[in-house]
Amino acid sequence: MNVTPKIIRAYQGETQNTPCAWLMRQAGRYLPEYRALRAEAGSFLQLCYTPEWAAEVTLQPLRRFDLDAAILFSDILVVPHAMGQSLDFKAGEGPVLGPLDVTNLSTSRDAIESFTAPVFETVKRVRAELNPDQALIGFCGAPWTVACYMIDRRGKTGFPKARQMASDAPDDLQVIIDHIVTASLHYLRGQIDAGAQAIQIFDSWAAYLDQESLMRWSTQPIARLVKSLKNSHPHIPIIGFPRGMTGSMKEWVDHTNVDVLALGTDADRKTARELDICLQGNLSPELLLQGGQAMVDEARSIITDLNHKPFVFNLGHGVIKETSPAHVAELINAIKG
Ligand code: 1CP
Repeated sequence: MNVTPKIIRAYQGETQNTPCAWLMRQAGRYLPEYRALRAEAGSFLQLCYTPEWAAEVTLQPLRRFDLDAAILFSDILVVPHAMGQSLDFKAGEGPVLGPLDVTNLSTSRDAIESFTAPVFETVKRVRAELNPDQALIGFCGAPWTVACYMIDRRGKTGFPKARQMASDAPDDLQVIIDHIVTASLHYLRGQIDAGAQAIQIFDSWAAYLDQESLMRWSTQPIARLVKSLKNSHPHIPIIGFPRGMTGSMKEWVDHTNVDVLALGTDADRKTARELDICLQGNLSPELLLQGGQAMVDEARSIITDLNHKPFVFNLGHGVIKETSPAHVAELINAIKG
């Protein structure tokens, strides 16, 4: 029997009494069972590219908590890796990418699909394990955010080289962005064909763009991705997450044509709720870390502000790794109770 999961109906525009919920980074280092499997796998990439393990990690949070969706366990940097830029995750240092040779990036469907085949296999395995009412969300990084890592080759740096290229060598940046759009499209279509029922596009570093550059480097490339995906897979909801974006949310939503706007922790809920779109978000991960009454009160106030229209509860950014799983249980009970 084909059931449309409740969360997908919210993404398609249904207003619901009790909001659906999932959490960014719901699979990961705050869970002891993740840390155990991560240790067995040896490396983070080995975990991502071994379907049996990646599927298990994807499902771990759903075994503990009453969540409405699983998010595929993978990483946004799989796309540059598939294009041929070398990638390593160093302990305590995060991602380290190899030199970027733009003339040698592979973006053909064959190249991307054969490299990311284990990820598609993970999607199939997870889909087979979920209940019909639990959705599986696939994802990729937004072209600008992925370009930040490809150009600066490390995380948490502030991405000075990418930002400089955006202002001083926009034609060079455009070539890189175009490659990322092409590769991401193959990657997302593969995820959907394998069973992903919604897609989230993470523009984690949108905050580094001012209003004018936001249009060129965030809005337009995402609009191209959305348009192509809507051509091939018109019924798959697309969630946009322009974290920390400055400038008009309405303009970003209208131009990208995403179905859902995911709000970062700092996004203004009063402005967002005037938009004619499903919203997702936006509890501070710091409050989840803290737990207790302050967290529950803020979760309730988010629901009061946003749940009179299509809405899905989430955090404004990922679960912090020191978070107690008991706080996650407390949060989900407060939302669903
Ligand atoms: O050592 C470990 O176990 C690795 C930690 C880790 C995890 C659990 C990384 C490395 N990636 C992930 C999984 C991941 N990453 C998921 C799937 C699971 C889930 O959400 O439950 C997703 C959706 C991502 C997406 C991702 N990766 C983003 C976008 C979201 C965000 O956080 O803003 C970004 C920016 C990355 C890059 C990345 N990968 C890993 C790290 C530590 C980072 C950040 C590097 C930096 O600080 O810039």
